[in-house]
Amino acid sequence: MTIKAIIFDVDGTLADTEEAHRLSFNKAFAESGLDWSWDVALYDRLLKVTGGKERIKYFVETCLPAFEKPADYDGFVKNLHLVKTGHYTAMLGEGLIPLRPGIRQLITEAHAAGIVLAVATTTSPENVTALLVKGLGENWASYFAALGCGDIVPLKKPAPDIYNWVLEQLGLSAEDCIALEDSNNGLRSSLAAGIKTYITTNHYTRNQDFTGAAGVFDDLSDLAGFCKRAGLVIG
Ligand code: XBP
Ligand code: MG
Repeated sequence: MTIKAIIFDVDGTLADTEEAHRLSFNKAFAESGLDWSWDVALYDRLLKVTGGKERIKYFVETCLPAFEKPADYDGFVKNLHLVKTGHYTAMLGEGLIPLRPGIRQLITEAHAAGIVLAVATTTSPENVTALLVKGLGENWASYFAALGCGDIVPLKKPAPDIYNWVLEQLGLSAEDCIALEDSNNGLRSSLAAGIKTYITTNHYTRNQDFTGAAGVFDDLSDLAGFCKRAGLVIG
């Protein structure tokens, strides 16, 4: 099978971003006068729910039984998440979050070799822009044929919606593609879309279940080894 496209997850895969997300959630809570604070251990549990707005609601439902929800609860959560996204994009704007090892080289060399590239992520599009304008430069979007982000689909990972949306945009079948993910949620999503998936782990996901993955790597620092395993001819 000749690989025609690589579909990249973002958080935890392109960059180790979840600590910046966690700190941004906490800044938003403080700015909004809420005495909520997510430490690493709690955030590790909350990460089982993808999507920042969904994660906030999961926290309220499972940790704050006495919380009196405002009349417009959805609006409250949406605004809180917008404040968080502002803090997160500001952190990325300082260039604090580098791309993970091998990612920039994989993207640039695969693109040069004519392999189609795409993004399939639960996070918000402005977060992808803020990360990649720093990681790949002002013309970062020119590397990608499709950007599947956040609320563009009704169901977030582990549902396959975002990967199916990207496949439709690319006009390719699942068999033509491989996916690069970091989490069990992400793996279940891409596998449910029928896409062969490779995993790079991080400190939040390294103990998760990656049954069904075509390969599990600490990272892509041995890019040649990954490409050989994945059957990618680049560079
Ligand atoms: C990981 C997520 C996101 C981030 C937070 O996305 O589940 O929700 O944790 O970003 P990915 P938002 O699919 O890239 O691994 O607050 O913008 O959702
Ligand atoms: Mg991820």
